[in-house]
Parts: sequence; C-alpha cells; structure tokens
Amino acid sequence: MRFDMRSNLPRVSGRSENNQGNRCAWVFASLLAAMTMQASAAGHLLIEHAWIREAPPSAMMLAGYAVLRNDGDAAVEISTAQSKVFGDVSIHETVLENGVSRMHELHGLQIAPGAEVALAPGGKHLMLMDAKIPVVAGTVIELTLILTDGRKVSAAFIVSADTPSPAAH
Ligand SMILES: [Cu+2]
Repeated sequence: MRFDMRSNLPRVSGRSENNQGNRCAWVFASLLAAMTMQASAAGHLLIEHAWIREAPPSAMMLAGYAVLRNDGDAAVEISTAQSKVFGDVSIHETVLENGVSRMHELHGLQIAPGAEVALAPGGKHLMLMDAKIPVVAGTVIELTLILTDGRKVSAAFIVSADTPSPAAH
C-alpha cells in the first residue's frame, strides 16, 4: 500500500552535481535570501482535485480528498478544518498496523514551501461526520481548512463514487 509518493522518490546525490553547478546554486540562494529579507515570506495554500467519496445514506462518516499545494515561500500548517454541511470535520491518517488499517487524527499538517501533500484513499484524508444534507454524487460541498496563523482556505469538493479522472492538462 502506498502512503506517501514523495518518500519513495530517489534523493538527488550531491556527488552528481559539479562544482560550477553548486556555486551557481549558492549564488542563486544568496540572491533569494537577500530578496526575501525585503518582502516577508508567506505560505500560500492551494486546494486542488478536491472530492468527497460518495457513501450509502446510512454511512456515519465520509472522507474528503484533495491535493494540498503550498506555492508560497514559507511553510503553511493546517490546524483543523470545518464545513457548514458537516457537524464535525477533522484531519485523519490511515495507517497499516500489523496488517490492520487504522485511522488516527492529525493535529497540525505542515506543508513546506513548494511542496504538496496528497489527501488520498488509504492515506491522509478529511474525516467528515454528521452530514446535514444528502451527500450524493454530483453534490458540491465547501470545506474550509484553517491554518495555524488564523487564515482560512476554502474549496469546493465534488461528491463522486470514485477518484475523479484528472482534468486535461
Ligand atoms: Cu478517518
């Protein structure tokens, strides 16, 4: 089972870079540092490919999925989530323990600048409880992520029976 695609990516070895490349990178980093001292760094959270898995009307819980991307120049940390449609929204992670799938709540989800975190079936997700309307395929529901700095980022989540096919690029 795959939990985090990023952790499986091969790391770039320092030995594969030549000295000139390193120097260029260092000069560039210094320029960036000088620039960021002028403008204050800020994280910017984008919520993409947002969807909620349709479940039978009797279901006690539903799960919301999305790709969370930080295109800002500082880390963002999500503290919690909310929605007018659900009585309770929390950030969960599914983990395999001795072959048994279990969920636990995440208190604070950090995303580094330029990084993205996938909320996907079998991994991290938004746990949605106490639905106030029928959650059927095609319904669009707004969920709001609340950052630790107080900012709120909302997105429209489409209810779908399965992972919606990616939009054409
Ligand atoms: Cu959960």
